[in-house]
Amino acid sequence: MKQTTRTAIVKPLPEHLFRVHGNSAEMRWEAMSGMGYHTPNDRFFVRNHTSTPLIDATTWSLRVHGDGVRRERAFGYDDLRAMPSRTYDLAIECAGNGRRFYRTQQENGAPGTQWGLGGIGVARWRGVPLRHLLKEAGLLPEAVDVLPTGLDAPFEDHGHVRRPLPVSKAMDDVLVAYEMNGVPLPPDHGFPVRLVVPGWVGIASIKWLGDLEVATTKLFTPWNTLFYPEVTTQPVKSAFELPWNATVPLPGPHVVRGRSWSGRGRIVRVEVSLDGGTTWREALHHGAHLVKAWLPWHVNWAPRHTGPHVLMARATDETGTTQPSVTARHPLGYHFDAVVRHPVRVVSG
Ligand SMILES: Nc1nc2c(c(=O)[nH]1)N[C@H]1C(S)=C(S)[C@@H](COP(=O)(O)O)O[C@H]1N2
Ligand SMILES: [Mo]
Repeated sequence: MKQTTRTAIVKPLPEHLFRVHGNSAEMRWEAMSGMGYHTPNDRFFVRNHTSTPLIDATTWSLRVHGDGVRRERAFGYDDLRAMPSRTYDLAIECAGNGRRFYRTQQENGAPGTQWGLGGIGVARWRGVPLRHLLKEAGLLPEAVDVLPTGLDAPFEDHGHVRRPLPVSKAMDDVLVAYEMNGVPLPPDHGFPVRLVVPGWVGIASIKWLGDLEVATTKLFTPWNTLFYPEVTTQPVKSAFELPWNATVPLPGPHVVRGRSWSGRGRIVRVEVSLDGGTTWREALHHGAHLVKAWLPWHVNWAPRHTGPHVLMARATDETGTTQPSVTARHPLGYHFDAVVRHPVRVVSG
């Protein structure tokens, strides 16, 4: 019998917008060129442990239960949509974003998906604060952890994708989102609802949410012991809105654009080098300066000679942390925050 090909991702993945890695797809950064503040849904990266499930919202419900709440509750899709909503511009970024550069730039590579810098996107998310649902279920003062579980197929022999969150974060700024950039969540991004956990590793933002257990003890799953131990807040990073090995014609001047972000807070400064790190200048930026999203910036560039050039961007966030030139080896390849050397080729115009 011939096997039918099943794709793990529902939306189209055109070659000019995505680089596919198994069940996941990374955005090509040139796909942000000419875009506004948000990453359009058609080019937002997808990170799936297995496959995108197709869920019927009319029969779906979200169970909130456990010894950390006074009463078990179940909320349907319409129940959630009828509650007071909040709208936030927030980034979701995979902990492994940039993993490839441990190998290509530092010779201390790590196994796993070899993401470039396209495992990030910023969307306008609308939904209900998780705090509201926990209060509705009668959150007890003894509650410690909240465990969201996804409805996608179990991953290997580890069960459904699930990762505990401390109650303090759950009660602070976590959103139970049902809308992404003004439309219902697309299937690949968690329809009917997902968590959006500002500033934290992408795995915290559980998609296809089906269950929330509230416990009075610390909880452990493979996703906070084996796969993403000790990673919470995302570090500061930058990317150019250019193809890898972009061709840049003489004489210019060109506007070179990029974005910087940090899970720890606002970006306060971005410096750019157009000569492989010999000289640096401050990038110009204006407009949105959001805490848990990103900062778009640009520099003007009139290259003077043809041939290979290396572009670099180095951001500083409000905690005073600047991107280093080298990142310490990480056994799982998470949190690559060093300045990335972006190759371009200047050609005669
Ligand atoms: N249920 C479920 N939630 C999940 C995942 C998953 O495979 N299953 N992947 C996580 C990871 S590792 C990341 S980086 C983000 C990616 O979100 P996106 O696919 O909408 O970009 O979703 C997270 N939530
Ligand atoms: Mo991830």
